[in-house]
Amino acid sequence: MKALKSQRLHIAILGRTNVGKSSLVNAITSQNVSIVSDKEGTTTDVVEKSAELFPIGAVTFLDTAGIDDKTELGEKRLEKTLNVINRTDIGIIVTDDIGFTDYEKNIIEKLNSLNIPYIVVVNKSDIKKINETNLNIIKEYTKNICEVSATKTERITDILVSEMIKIIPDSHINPPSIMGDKLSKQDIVILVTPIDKEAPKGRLILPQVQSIRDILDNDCISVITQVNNLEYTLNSLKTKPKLVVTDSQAFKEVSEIVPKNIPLTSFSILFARLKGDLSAFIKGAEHIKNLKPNDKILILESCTHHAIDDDIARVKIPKLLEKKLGFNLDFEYYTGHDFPDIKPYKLIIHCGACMTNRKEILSRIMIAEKEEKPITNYGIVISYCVGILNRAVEIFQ
Ligand SMILES: Nc1nc2c(ncn2[C@@H]2O[C@H](COP(=O)(O)OP(=O)(O)OP(=O)(O)O)[C@@H](O)[C@H]2O)c(=O)[nH]1
Ligand SMILES: [Mg+2]
Repeated sequence: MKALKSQRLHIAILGRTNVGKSSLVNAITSQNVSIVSDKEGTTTDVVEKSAELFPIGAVTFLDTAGIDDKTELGEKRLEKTLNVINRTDIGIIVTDDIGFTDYEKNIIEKLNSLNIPYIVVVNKSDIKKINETNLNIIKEYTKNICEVSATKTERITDILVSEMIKIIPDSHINPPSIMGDKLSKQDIVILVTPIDKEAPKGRLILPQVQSIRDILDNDCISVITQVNNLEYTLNSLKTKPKLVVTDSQAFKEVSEIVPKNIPLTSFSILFARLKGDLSAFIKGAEHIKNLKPNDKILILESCTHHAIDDDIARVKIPKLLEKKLGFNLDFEYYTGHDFPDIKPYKLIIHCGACMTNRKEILSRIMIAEKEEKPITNYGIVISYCVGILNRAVEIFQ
């Protein structure tokens, strides 16, 4: 699907002549990219390159002409480059071991005046690394710096994307609909919500409420029931439901009740998609089968939570995984918005992220990808362990 131009994230590549701006765009767009096109801006000296960057989506690189002379032509070009910034969502300032000159500082002033976030790429690290002094000057402006070689660095796209994700405005990371994109007007959706002793008093939990709202927003009908009444509910309906969504804890039981020709998924899978990247999480879960006894597993929780999540992370998931694999694993927990050192871990399992935004999760997925560490989430692991992952994600594939 082709994104509208206005929906694409516009990334301006800025910097002095010869620092490697065009090489960098070429390196990024030749990796992990499905669509690449060239368009020469005849009057602007700007080359536009469109690409599809995982997990950001559709982007357009605005490769500007570098300037490093103070001639009249240089002034004119500077003006054009500064004009490009007016249609920029994020900036990539490319430099080399020289670091920042007045040119970069000028550009940053313009970016700041428009509240446009930026990262700094110190290029050509294969020939000459930047010294401490020059690097420290850059650090006074931003902490989003990567040192690379456009021609030599492997996985350069992952490196840059993980840095970009940190600064991309939230509004540009469009979450998919909870399930609305899979529904048509007047479809019936059954929500199975166990009311057990762990359920909060007098209300439903947020993902359940949000799902009901999503169903109503899409002009569909939600039928809410508990497991014990599910069969009766299914038999009472004249119209076949479009989808059944259940709490993951009851997935196994529910999957035996819901006929195979009715799609079934779980709230956690809906929210793994909404708050992360379903395909990355599924890919992560595929690594479970490669785990060895006593492998370190990192469980990431993005907030302090109520007892029910605690029970999932500390009891339910370890028990399910160890039972599935037939040996013990070494679980460690981390709560917070920053990211621990993930090197020691063989698998990262993220919480449902009910209190976090999608950007944070995507950023964590990118960091994990960069370090080649599989990452998945609670709902996906539970579905995998009880053997229903395939059925639970079918509707989204
Ligand atoms: N060794 C090395 N050479 C590089 C690297 N990146 C770019 N180059 C070389 O540097 C030269 C300039 O690269 P470009 O990508 O054209 O630089 P640019 O910033 O787009 O230059 P202008 O468009 O003229 O402003 C070319 O010869 C590239 O091959 C790098 O990481 N390492
Ligand atoms: Mg160029």
